[in-house]
Amino acid sequence: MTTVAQTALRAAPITDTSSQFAADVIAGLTAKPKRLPPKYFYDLAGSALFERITQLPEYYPTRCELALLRENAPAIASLFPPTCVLVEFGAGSSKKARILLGAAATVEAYVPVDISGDFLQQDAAQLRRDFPRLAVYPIVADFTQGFGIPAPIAKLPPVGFFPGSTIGNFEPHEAARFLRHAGDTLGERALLVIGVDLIKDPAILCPAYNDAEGVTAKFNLNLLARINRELSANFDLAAFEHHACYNRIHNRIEMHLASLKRQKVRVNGKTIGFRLGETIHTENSYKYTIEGFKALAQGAGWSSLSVWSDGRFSVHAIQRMEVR
Ligand code: AVI
Repeated sequence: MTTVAQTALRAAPITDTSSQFAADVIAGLTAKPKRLPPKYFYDLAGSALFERITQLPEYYPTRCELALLRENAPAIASLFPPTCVLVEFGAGSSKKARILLGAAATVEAYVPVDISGDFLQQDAAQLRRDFPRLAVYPIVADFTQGFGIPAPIAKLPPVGFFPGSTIGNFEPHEAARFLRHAGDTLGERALLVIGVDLIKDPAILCPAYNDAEGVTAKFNLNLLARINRELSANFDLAAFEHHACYNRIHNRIEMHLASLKRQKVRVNGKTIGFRLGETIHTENSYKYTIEGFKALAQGAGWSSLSVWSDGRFSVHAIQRMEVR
């Protein structure tokens, strides 16, 4: 008999990412004020730079979340239904999922969903070696656009996993829309384990996005390098500077790329003008209170089951409410 894991091993990677990159870049650079979607940070170079960010002394979220997951893995796993499938939104490396997979023997399949196929494929191969009984179905997709659970495991109850406070990179209305879509994908009464960074002293927040080594600056500037590589643009990286600051009104870190001079740049056959000091807004990273996130989730059809926090970061277990 063919096991679910064997079927998954033979399955070709599922690719349904369409290239919106050029259209989104031109739309963003011709908007006022200029902006670029943060999801495009994560090409191979950007993903590697993000991995370095997660190891920086100033960048506390990854360390805090890993510690929360490790300390509370048995409690989190105890909420999982028997023989379930773990669906990770925006997986990147599976480091955090591995903690849950190690604690929850009842997980039969793992579906990492990520826009960057390179990391996903490498990681899936390693996971299959480390968890031989686990079926691994990587899906290369923009998880905000919706995707289907692969047919051989579609009947298993799913548990969603969305770590890293990536929800903070959405505008609050987009975060609510994501939660509603995730609920539709996972189904009624499904569980979602989600990491959410907390509002705190800017003296802790700001250095996390302005590290002394300049890795976050490289990560931000890589967006321009990627546009040069993929859209035959001619951004001079030395003519732009990384800016990151905390906006107390909106409870968010804002990242920008500021033009150090008046200049014109060619992008995909179009000329884009920049004033001295004009910025491209590249990312928002929203921070929440525990109650504020619970209220956002509730408005999107999820009720709170449990929260684990160290005061800096929080991990929520939420359950999709029944739709009447
Ligand atoms: C992926 N995301 C949650 C990170 C954050 O903290 O908003 C992205 C990041 N940007 C700069 N540093 C890290």
